[in-house]
Amino acid sequence: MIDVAPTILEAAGLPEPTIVNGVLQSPMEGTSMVYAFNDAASPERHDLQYFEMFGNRGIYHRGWSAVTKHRTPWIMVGGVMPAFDDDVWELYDGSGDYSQSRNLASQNPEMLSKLQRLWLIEAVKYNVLPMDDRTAERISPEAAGRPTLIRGSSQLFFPGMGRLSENSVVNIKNKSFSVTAEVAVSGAGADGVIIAQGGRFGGWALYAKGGRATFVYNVLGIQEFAVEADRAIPEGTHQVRMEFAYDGGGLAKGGDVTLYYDGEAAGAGRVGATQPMIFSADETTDIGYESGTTVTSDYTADGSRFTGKIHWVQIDLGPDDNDHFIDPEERLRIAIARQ
Ligand SMILES: [Ca+2]
Repeated sequence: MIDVAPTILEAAGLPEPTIVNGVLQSPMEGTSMVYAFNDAASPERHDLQYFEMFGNRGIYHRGWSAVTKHRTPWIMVGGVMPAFDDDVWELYDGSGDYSQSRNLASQNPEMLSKLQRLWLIEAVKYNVLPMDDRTAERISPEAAGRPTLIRGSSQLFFPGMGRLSENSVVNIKNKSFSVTAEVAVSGAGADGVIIAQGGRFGGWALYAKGGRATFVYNVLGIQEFAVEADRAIPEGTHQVRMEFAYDGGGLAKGGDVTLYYDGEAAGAGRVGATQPMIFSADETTDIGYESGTTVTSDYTADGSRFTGKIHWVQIDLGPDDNDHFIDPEERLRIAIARQ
């Protein structure tokens, strides 16, 4: 796999890029296969390759391969993980056993030991170590202890923003949060998405439905919790806000939702459960519309565009400050903090 890009570059006569959009690139680690195009019998140049995923490891070296299964990849929760040292390795001789049907580990322990050692050397070289065999936790930067692209407890968005990946948006999971939007609505009322994150199989959206602000939380596409305002967003420029008061007591709990117009309560309801780690690998956060699949069947992606005007949208994390309204100074302070 890692040989494909160097092969294409050499075949096209292009140099390996060293800088892309001002960002210094790591060197490509593959080997171009062009040398073999007209010489099928030429000796292989890429004769050593390690593999590691979720603690499962393997190494190829000059026809031989050694592999060990640390875990079953699709079992995401539960199960007892063995120590890495207790993993059982298998050894295969690819020169006569391409399908890895004859495990030679007990017959040729010297070769196995040599390949295990090579795996460790490669693992050091390519930053595989230290290995991390947690599963779901690794998806969440907070749980994994990994830095995120976005810092702080507040984020301001503007219309036109969209396709924002989950790690580019403050993490609303397992905590209280609020979403506030300043919108301008004509006499005809408004429809459509103010902000949405995720999609059909998990996410949330704040949108207008028949003029009324509505918040929906979709848990894994299995449960949908909707809270609708008791009246339409009034004509003119107003702040529409939803507050989520997390129940606490662990991950994935529910919470109370309250909707506000200009700081005045406009509806309340419950979200029974939430998603603790991730909404989706490919769905995004969108302002003023929703792309990909939609969080709710109340609208389609095509018909999701907000019919009023959005001035800004802000997500704030943490407990409710009992204010329910964002004044212009506060908004400016948050905008400047992001510069
Ligand atoms: Ca979506």
